[in-house]
Amino acid sequence: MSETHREMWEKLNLDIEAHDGLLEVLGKFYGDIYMSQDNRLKGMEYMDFVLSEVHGLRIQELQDAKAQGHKVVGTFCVFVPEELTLAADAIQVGLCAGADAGTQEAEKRVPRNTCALIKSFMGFKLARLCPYIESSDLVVGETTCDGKKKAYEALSDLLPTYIMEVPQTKSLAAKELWRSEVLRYKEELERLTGVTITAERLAQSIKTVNDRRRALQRLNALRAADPAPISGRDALLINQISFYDDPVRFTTKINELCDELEARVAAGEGVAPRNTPRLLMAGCPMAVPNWKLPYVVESSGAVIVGEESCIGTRNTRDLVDESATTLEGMIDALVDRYMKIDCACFTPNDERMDNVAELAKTLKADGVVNYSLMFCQPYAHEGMKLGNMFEAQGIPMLALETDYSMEDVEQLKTRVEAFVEMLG
Ligand code: BJ8
Repeated sequence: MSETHREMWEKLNLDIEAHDGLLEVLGKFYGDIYMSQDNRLKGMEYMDFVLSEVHGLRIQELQDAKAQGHKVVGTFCVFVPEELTLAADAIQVGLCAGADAGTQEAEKRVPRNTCALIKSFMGFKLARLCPYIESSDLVVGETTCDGKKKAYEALSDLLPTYIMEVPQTKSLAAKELWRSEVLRYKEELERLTGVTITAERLAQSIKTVNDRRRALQRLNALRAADPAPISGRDALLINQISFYDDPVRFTTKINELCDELEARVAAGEGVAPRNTPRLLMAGCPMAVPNWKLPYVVESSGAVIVGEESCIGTRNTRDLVDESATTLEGMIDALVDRYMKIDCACFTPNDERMDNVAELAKTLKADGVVNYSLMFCQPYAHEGMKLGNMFEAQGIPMLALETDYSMEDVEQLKTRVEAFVEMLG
């Protein structure tokens, strides 16, 4: 890593020694999991580059943008409307973290029996390892699960934190509450940036974010082909990078990659032989660099054909209606689109069952792996419902619960291999 990056990290007050250690482990992990794959698409070279510079060049870009007066907004949930953030001339980045870091420190602020994702973002902040959180002018939390809600209280002692109230039901009153929250966030952004969000600005940013969703939808649709044209690991990486990269540049790159994928599908080529067992992953989001389970699955003779999670189709399935011409109409369109998110924090959440079933069918999945992080109540509950639904439909499902440690890799492998063998 260049000296310039080191200077930048020092200015961001990162713990340089611990950060060096993290990058070294990450590089090795990435090499083992990603660079060992056969038949990768040429378009993945861009993703390899972005990942290799995720704490380098991209952070430099954020610093340059800040120097030009732009603000950086860090988020933990797909409920935060990026369209508004962009319309206020700010940059939005995802802050969820997918690796054990600073756990001891984190456990002084949140209970030990908290999910790994929450402990990880607390740990990254406390151990001074995340240049994204250190670059953020505002961190936006949200009232989704109890663990996150309470963790944001602890986080607000360390950072300027703003909380959006996400309703827990889809009633009319809930929708009204969400509308008022969207408007409150708009005002907060205008205060932060000094930019007034106009209809023209919002129309443009709705298009930008929709274009990225359209590109990712295109990618997902191509994964219905047999043989699978892209590995689940690579598709997950693409979804993870979508939370960090510049949206316009990223969309262009994904569309180029999709051109390559289309040619591959037309030629009947893939990353695994035809009839390799095809699995849909469903459940908790897998934040970067959480690649453990996809690696275990794809080194057990199966291929992953879809990710039903917020770092996957839940974030890309629905577009914002682009037909509105007034600011009010656009806000309504945003409210409608975001209220379609089928996060397990909602009750009831029957539409998620239908959406997962539909996805499994479209992607021609032979089986489903339900992934929940330990101590995540919402997804563990819904995992049981999914299990019953798929049993009734005759689609095998394997329910796995894990965290970010490597201790259970062998145990997971044994269970996944038995499942894949049964499918085969
Ligand atoms: S919209 S899924 S990004 S809340 S794994 S922290 S639920 S205990 S991440 Fe999420 Fe928004 Fe919903 Fe999506 Fe809590 Fe579970 Fe941990 Fe979770």
